[in-house]
Amino acid sequence: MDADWLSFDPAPTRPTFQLPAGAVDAHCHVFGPGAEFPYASERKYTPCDAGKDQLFALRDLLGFERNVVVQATCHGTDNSAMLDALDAAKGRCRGVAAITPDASARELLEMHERGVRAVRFNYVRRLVDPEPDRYYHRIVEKIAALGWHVVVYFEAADLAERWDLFTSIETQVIVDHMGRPDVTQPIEGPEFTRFLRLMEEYENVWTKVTCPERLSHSGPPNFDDTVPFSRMVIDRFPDRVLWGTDWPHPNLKEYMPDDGKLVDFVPRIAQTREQQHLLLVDNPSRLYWKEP
Ligand code: 0GY
Repeated sequence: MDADWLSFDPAPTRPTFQLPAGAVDAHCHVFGPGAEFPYASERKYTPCDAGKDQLFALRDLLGFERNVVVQATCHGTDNSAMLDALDAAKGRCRGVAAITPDASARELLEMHERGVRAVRFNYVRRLVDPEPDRYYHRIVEKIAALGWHVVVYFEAADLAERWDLFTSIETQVIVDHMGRPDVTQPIEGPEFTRFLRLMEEYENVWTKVTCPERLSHSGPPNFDDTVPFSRMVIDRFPDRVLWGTDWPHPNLKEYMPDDGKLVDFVPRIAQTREQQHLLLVDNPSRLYWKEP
């Protein structure tokens, strides 16, 4: 792994907040293990191994019933480690794949049968070299027939540039980590206002109110500066939000969160039982476990 890589917390605490029955960790990854599932040659980081068995142990400790495993960029478009986790979870995992426009209908169908329900488009330059819009349009044409949706990961400043692409996608579009707002800026500043406008004007756009540990400048344990942003999104769009741990927390450089404490953070942003149930159970179930 990279010399400055921070490994996930090996002994997280059991959360105080009791997750509702059926709760879904809707954003997490598996890394390798590298000996079985080699990392991609084009990767921009080499992580510690963090395999499916460790993920499932964490799921059980925290009190989740299910996971959505998002293909990480260190595995490129080889989805084997993610698919292996889906197979082992026997219906308790859904997957978000990374594919190229050349993926065949047969490959996509096989992935669907194993539990994939979405593709991820990543625009974060420290993770990938983004492609022109037509590359993503070609993928959308391929996946729409399967009823899949699109997960997008970008930095706040990229939204203006990709606005026409994102708003032209007719499937659901799920924005990772609220579009990574700069939480040192006022909540009514132009970038977060643009993100809220995207959600307001396009009812197929959802977001993950995830990663206080990634977005916060005030830092642990309370991540206070991120709270108003998450609360505002949950209050305005309670039926289009998802939550996940982001385990094993790639590319954090200063601090590694205790996943149990991250779960305890949820009631600070989803303040009513109804909001918590939508965020943790109803919304991810509707998106990832609905039958066609
Ligand atoms: C996240 C965030 C990051 C990494 C990836 O696929 C990835 O490599 O998503 C990041 O470094 O910000 O969502 O896990």
